[in-house]
Amino acid sequence: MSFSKDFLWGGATAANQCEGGWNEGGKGLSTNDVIPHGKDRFPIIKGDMIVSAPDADHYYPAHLGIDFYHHYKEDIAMMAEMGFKCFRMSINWTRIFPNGDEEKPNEEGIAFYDSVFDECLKYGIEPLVSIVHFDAPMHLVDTIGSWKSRKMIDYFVRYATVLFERFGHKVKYWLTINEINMLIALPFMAAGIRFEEGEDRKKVTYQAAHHELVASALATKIGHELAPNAMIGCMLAAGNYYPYSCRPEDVWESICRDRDNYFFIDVQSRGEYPAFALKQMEREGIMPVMEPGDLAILKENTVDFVTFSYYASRCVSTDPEIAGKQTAGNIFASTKNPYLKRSEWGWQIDPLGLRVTLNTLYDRYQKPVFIVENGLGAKDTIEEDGSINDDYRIDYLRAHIQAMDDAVNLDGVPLMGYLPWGCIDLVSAGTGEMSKRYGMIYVDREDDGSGTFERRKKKSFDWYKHVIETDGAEL
Ligand code: BGP
Repeated sequence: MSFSKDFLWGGATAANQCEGGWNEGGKGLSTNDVIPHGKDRFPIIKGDMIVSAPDADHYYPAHLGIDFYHHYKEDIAMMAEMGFKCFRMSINWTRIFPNGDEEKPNEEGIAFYDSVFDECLKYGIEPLVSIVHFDAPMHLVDTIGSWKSRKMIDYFVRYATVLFERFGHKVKYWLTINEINMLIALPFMAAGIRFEEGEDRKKVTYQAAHHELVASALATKIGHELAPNAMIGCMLAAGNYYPYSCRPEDVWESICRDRDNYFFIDVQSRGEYPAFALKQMEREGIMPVMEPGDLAILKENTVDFVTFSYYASRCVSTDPEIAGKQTAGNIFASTKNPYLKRSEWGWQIDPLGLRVTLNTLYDRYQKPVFIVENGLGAKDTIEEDGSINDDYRIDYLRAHIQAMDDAVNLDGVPLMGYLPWGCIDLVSAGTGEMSKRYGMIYVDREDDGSGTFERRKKKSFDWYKHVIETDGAEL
């Protein structure tokens, strides 16, 4: 079996992890510019440790990233060589509005992305753009508390409007907010939220979620008006929760955990808060303050497609002894699933879980779905002859493509495309490491910031090229 000719094969990146050029081109200070590598990273990205500016005691991997800012032509040429039909990237908010509250955009920032998009289109590569991917202007964090404040909606809308006005004729596929459910686990990295002492975290988080949801709906509305051919999507950090056992309590817990995540895209895709969320927010006294008209905005401006990242399924048990045996995952840790192998970082490897996720999301929303992240973070070794034989990565990708083939050809899921994460090595969001590599293209850059930025093809480069050439028929 294989995929249709218009299937969007490609790869995914994000500005916060690859772009660099942090103080070039008139760019302002962004949340990811103050997130260091090392022991303080986690407290900072969770919003527990308050920082406002980089300091001399830390190393900040996002400052230079993989220097996509100066290498994009070479990088896009390599992606074109692999046969990419689509390239996912994000725009750095502070390259367009350095402080976030200016009236007019920074033309140097606009020119940069114009050039990146032209480079993609030159090779027939459709850009898929995340308006926000783990990024917010630090000036807005410091002055209004980022998404805690309703004012953030106006700034986001102004930013999104400029993007649709200036790039709407070049970019067809848009996502409003990357992994919107990460707000729960990583409030600062995902949404620029830092907690003050005594603040009711849950209340603040769900208020911020409401602001993001209204902002996302307004951006969808404006995108539809300004770029009528554009398709605008939402984005979920996905991976179903499996009950550890068939004990009814485990089954119920798995449903509740999934709902914590679906909550956001239920609103974006169906246009209303699901009943379980309203009941829960009421019960817990965390119902967000809403303005008249908000519910209509959500209802009238739903997304055109549902995108998601998938790295692993998750597992949950209500038995404390079993639940105590946790393993790492995409930020949300999971009970160890005894049937699955794990990556070097502890993430469980479950290709069938991708088929499960594809089916669940399509059953739930009845909208086209798009895999905009998937992949294996692993350490690579350069052999003496300069080759990088990343068979483990090929095995992972092959098994996941097979699972999505089943979802499409056996289950009838309308899947728009497949964009493996970090098609070119980039900084890990969770750990800040470079050594956690996902790419088919290797980048000479190490965890301590050393390296030349030289690009090099891995074995998976030619393998993926062949997959695309044969529309997935030969894996
Ligand atoms: C997702 C993010 C990405 C990416 C990926 C892999 O949550 O959207 O930005 O980084 O996970 O995670 P990590 O980089 O922690 O390995």
